[in-house]
Amino acid sequence: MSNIKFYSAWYCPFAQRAWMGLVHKNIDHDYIEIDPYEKTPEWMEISRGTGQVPVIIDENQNITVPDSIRVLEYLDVQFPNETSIYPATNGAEANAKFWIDFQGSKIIPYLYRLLKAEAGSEAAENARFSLEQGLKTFTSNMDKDDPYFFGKDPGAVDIALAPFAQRIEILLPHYKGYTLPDIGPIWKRYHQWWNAMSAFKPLQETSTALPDYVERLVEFYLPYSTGGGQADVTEIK
Ligand SMILES: N[C@@H](CCC(=O)N[C@@H](CS)C(=O)NCC(=O)O)C(=O)O
Repeated sequence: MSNIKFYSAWYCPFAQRAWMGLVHKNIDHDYIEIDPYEKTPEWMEISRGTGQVPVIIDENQNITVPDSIRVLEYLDVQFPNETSIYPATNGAEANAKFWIDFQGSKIIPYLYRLLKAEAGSEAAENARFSLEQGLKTFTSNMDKDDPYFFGKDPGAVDIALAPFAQRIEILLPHYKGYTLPDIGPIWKRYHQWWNAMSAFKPLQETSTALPDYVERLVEFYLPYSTGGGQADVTEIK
């Protein structure tokens, strides 16, 4: 039993961000699998009315933290002796937070829009264009030499995008016959980043190292691929 309770759903990329943070920082925790769509009074209370995973409860501090990014921030502040995931100076930290917000407004909604749109439709074409634009802007701002966003060490910006980048790799070819471009320096840099991320243990341990993960994920997203699934993920934050 640990003092950190982590409420998660195995398929959820937002929960995976928080889970990667726990694994990367080597923080002992109890993983609690929950169906966030089942809005029991207990779950609504635990999730502070959001009804969404992830949530962590730190029983030592008597603090509940919902939301993937708030969890990553909380872990970095409460466990400063473990590997930091945010830059130490305030200015650089604000920059990191900007690039995490950027994912929510310029990348993630378009991944879901493309997944949900009918292949070849105008909606699919618009989503593809915007997804590629978002990824290109993000990638142009990466460190020029070393693999991760800020250089040699993976941090919150990398962790926040990784579960979504993984879904781009797994779901879009399967359901839409779409793969990201690979020609030109920006796309080469993106693929250098993704190669480093896909070898990153916390990503593997929260996904592809789990039994039948890829098959289960593909099956889970079937309703999305025909326009169903969670609606709000297509909204621009
Ligand atoms: N902004 C939230 C989004 C979390 C989220 O959308 N979680 C989904 C599962 S992937 C969920 O719990 N959905 C249940 C619902 O919205 O009712 C975060 O970053 O943590």
